[in-house]
Amino acid sequence: MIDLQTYRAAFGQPTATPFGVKALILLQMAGVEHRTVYQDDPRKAPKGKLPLIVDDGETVADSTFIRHHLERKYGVDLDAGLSAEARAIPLAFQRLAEESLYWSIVAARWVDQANWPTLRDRIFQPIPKLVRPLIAGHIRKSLLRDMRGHGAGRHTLAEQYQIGVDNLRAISDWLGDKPYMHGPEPTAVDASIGAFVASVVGEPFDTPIRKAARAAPNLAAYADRISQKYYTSYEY
Ligand SMILES: N[C@@H](CCC(=O)N[C@@H](CS)C(=O)NCC(=O)O)C(=O)O
Repeated sequence: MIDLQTYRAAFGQPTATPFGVKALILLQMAGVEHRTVYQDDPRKAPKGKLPLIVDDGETVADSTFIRHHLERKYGVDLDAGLSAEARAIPLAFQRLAEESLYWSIVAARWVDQANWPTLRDRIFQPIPKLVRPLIAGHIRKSLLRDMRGHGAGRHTLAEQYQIGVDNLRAISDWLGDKPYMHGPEPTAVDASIGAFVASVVGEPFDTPIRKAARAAPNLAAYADRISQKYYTSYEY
C-alpha cells in the first residue's frame, strides 16, 4: 500500500495542491493500491514540499519522481505506444503548467487580496482562529519572497493573470476537440494538465484565469472528464 502525503482537500479538489492532484491521478493511472494521508506541514518533507509518497518504507518526493518511481517499480509505461517525438510536445505543455501556470494559480490564491482571506481560512483551518492570521501571514510572506526570487512575483497581479490566460489558451488550442492531450486515451501528461486545469476551473475565486478556463468549453469539459475518471469516487 502506497501512502500519498499531500495537503488536505480544498475547493472541490481532493487536495489543495495541483501537484498533489497530479500525483493522485498518476497513482490511479498506474493502478497501484494507495491511500491519501493529509499533511498540513511540508517542513518535514525531504524537499520541504508536498506531495510525496511512502512506498514500503521508501519516500519519494516530487510528483515527477513519483511518476518515475511508479513506472520503474511497477513496470507501467504511462506513455505506452508514443514515439519520442509524440512525447516531446506534451512534456513542454507539462512544464508550461507546472512552471508557469502554477504561479498564476499562486497569484490568484496568495497574492490577490480579494481571495487571500478565503484561502487562509480554508488552508489554515486547523490553526486556532486567534493566531491564524499571524502564522498564515508569516507563511504567505515567505511564499511571496520565493515568488519574487523566481521572477513571477516581480510582475503586477494583472500581468501574472495575463500569463496564466495565455497559458490556458495554448492548452485549449492544443487540446482542440480531442478528449485528452494526445487523443482518445489519457497519457501521463493528462495527470499534470488535468490537475492544473481542474484546479483553475474549480477555483472558488472569480479571477481572469478562472474566467478564461470556464469560457473555453473544451477546458471545462476536459476538467470534468479528468475528475470524473480519476477522483470523483474519492471521499474528501
Ligand atoms: N515540483 C514539485 C512541486 C511541489 C510544490 O510546489 N508544492 C508546494 C505546494 S503547491 C509546496 O508544498 N510548497 C511548500 C513550500 O514551499 O513551503 C512537485 O512536482 O511535486
